[in-house]
Amino acid sequence: MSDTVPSRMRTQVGIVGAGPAGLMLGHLLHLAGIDSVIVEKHSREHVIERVRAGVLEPGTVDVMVGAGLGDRLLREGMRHGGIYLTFLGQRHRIDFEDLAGASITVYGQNEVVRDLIAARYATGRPLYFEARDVLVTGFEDAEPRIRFHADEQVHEIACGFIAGCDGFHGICRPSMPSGSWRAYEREYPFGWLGILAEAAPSSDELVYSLNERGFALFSMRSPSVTRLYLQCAPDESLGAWPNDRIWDELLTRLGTADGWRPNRGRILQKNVTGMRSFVAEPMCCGRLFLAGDAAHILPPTGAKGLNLAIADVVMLSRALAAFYRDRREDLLDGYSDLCLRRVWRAQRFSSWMTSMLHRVPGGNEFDYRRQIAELDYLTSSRAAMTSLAENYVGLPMEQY
Ligand code: FAS
Ligand code: PHB
Repeated sequence: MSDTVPSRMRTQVGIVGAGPAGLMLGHLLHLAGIDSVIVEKHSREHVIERVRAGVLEPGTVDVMVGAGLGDRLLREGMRHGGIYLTFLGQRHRIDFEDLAGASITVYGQNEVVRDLIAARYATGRPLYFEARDVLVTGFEDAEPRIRFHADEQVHEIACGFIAGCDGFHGICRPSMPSGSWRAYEREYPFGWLGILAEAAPSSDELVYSLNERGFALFSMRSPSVTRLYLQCAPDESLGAWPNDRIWDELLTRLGTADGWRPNRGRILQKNVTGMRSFVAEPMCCGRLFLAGDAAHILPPTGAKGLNLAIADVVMLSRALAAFYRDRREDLLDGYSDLCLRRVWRAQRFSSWMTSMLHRVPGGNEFDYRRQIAELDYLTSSRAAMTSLAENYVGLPMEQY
């Protein structure tokens, strides 16, 4: 970065990353009258078009609606009162409304991000896209600074605090001194091949399937777009998966004896994602606070990632508001522990769902029969179904 004189600015909270965590934090701080600057390395188009999450817990919907961001979500989001679990060619419904008194909403993460960016522009507060060479310094000695290159200019922001919302591969977590935090992690010996297809959803709710050939998931994005996933090798090459082979495999793994199967359609997008569980503890260092995927990653089987990111920034915005309103530091001090309790619960649920519904490569028939017995027990015990339902719809937001 050239040594040209940087343009200097000052803000209360410098936010690195314009994913759901960073953008929602910026908005909640705005509603609390707290200033922030958001710095994002990719372009606006890239951030919006990135296909990721699709399931919102009721708690996340309440936060969006409560923050005045619910219009399109309530209009276009699809409310689901349950999910299906399929094994041995039979579909079994888990009724969330009956078992946990709540429903989930299917609304694409990119739509959430689109709504949040529009809201950010409406506040007139700064949001820098295509920021390069982002550096965070000074957060251990109360002089946090973010330095970056954008619009042919070096910028330096003096901040009261820095929020690291830059995802798993971001720079904020690695900027924390190695001895100040530790990682808990687990890699899974499989990944997901995900597709977006121009096909009307043939089921009104999601279908999770354990098939002897592996896991598959039927989800959706709209009345004309379906989202599907199948278990593959973590480093699977897309070249080995022509569209016909993808559809044949999905129909084999998802089709049920009662004749149900997903509708085929033109594949709009396909990608392979690896699967890991990761937690960084603590989620802060001095005046740098991590939120979302920057601090924790879960396998997407439990549909928790986006919802946890939102829960983190609800906690962080309340703690920052208490600091700037009443100079209270106790909520900031308690932020990491409070979030980690929720994070570990979601880790437990997501890894349980993942091990129950995926075939372990090289695993033997005994494992498969045990998984089938687990699903058989789960779908015939109200207590077991209730536990799944309450974890899937999500635990209530912690109250400070
Ligand atoms: P994000 O990764 O979304 O955002 C971080 C931002 O920081 C990015 O925009 C990035 O460009 C930016 N950034 C990175 N480095 C930077 C730097 N050096 N400087 C500036 N900016 C930088 N979760 C669910 O809840 N439900 C699901 O159904 C679900 N499905 C998923 C399916 C897939 C295939 C995947 C991969 C994930 C899925 N997830 C799901 C999890 C996912 O949604 C994440 O949890 C969510 O994106 C987390 O949001 P953020 O923490 O904001 O991180
Ligand atoms: C999705 O719709 O993308 C989706 C749904 C449920 C999951 C993961 C992904 O568990």
